[in-house]
Amino acid sequence: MAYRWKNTLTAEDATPYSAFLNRRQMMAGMAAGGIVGAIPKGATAQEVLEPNTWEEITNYCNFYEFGTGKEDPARYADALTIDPWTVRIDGLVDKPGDYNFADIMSQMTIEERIYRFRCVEAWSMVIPWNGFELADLLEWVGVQSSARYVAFETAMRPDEMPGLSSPVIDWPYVEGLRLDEAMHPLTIMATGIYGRDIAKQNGAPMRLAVPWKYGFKSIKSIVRISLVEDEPPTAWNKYSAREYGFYSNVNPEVDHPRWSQATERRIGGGLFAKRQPTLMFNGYEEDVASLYQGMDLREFF
Ligand SMILES: Nc1nc2c(c(=O)[nH]1)N[C@H]1C(S)=C(S)[C@@H](COP(=O)(O)O)O[C@H]1N2
Ligand SMILES: [Mo]
Repeated sequence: MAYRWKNTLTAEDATPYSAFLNRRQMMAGMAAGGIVGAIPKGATAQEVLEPNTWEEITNYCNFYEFGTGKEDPARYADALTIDPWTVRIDGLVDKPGDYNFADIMSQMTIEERIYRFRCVEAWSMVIPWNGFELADLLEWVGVQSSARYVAFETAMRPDEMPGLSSPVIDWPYVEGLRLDEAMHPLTIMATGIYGRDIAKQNGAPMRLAVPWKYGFKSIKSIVRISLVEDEPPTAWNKYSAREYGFYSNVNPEVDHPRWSQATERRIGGGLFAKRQPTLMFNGYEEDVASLYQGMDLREFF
């Protein structure tokens, strides 16, 4: 597998924010000077993978526990207490328990991953995550052979989360992956962005990032991870099973019942502001298509 977007870095040498800013300025300068030849012919923003800014990533969010408006999470998530933070890991594991987030971090290797991010609502970003492979965490706690799925749960704190007073979602927000999806090297637990601690509105202290699936699979502020035998219930599927499937792999050929998934609106963008085509598996087809070999992607949407 070719990890063009993957650099193996520790927390200490993660690319500093200033380096990204310099690169952005350099690219803006090239464009202004007409040196577009520096960008490969036919390349889209997706291929260049120029990350969105910290401001874009932290101010345009979906985190319904803090309200359904895109700016609500930035406005209200500050109330979330993230220290201490305990994650219950249970079910079909050798070492079940309540794990302190700091103890988990002390065992994991933090890397930088610049991933495309595609919301089911047809907007997208490119996010420079820092995090660890979920597979490393699962291997550390020991997955038993009868486990077939991983279930995740977000914190539910009525005192800290004003959105919980509206029954939009059947709280707590829950998500799930098939075990092979969870073990895939592209699946990370994100703990940072731009080398900084992940912002609360983006799912501090740890949230999933599964780049080939619609954004809602990437569950935020996780407090429980359970290894289970059966496909677990998921929040948006419970809300509307015909609109939101368990798999929710990005697929430009399978439309949402109420809108097309063929294109997406890149947030920010500037130079590349126009709508762009959505790629199969969000551009990660080469790496993940084999997980779904022989499956009808319209049936298992
Ligand atoms: N707990 C929880 N996780 C969640 C959500 C949510 O409302 N609650 N929204 C999802 C959706 S729809 C998207 S698009 C992404 C948004 O992540 P971002 O705000 O960090 O870009 O988070 C996902 N994870
Ligand atoms: Mo989303």
